[in-house]
Amino acid sequence: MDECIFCKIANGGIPTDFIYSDENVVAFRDLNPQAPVHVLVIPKKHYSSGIAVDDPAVWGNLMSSAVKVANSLGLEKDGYRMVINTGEQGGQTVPHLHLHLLAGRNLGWPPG
Ligand code: DGP
Repeated sequence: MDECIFCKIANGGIPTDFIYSDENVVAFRDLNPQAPVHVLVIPKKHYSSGIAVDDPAVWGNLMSSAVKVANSLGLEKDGYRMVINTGEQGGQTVPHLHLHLLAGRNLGWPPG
């Protein structure tokens, strides 16, 4: 996945400050934040979207890492939202599975 921007971020090809990193996952600030806190949590392994995930452990690692990041940022006090845009109608623009962690303001519902 030489061309994938999130693969490049995950493997260090694009210098990025990681908020969290372990053997399976990295987390970093979104380039275009939609809330005061906007973190992306991604698997290091390339999956074009959640549809491509073939191992339930990927979901476990992604979600548990996102909760760790939320707790490390103190977000459990006021709450937060996790979003995984999937495919065209889901609003996905980067074809590497990623979880958005959003917080720091009242988030509207339903989403646009
Ligand atoms: P989505 O629309 O769900 O595919 O979200 C993709 C997000 O990725 C979007 O909020 C902007 C962010 N993004 C795109 N390119 C980069 C990048 O090079 N660095 C960072 N930190 N974020 C990026």
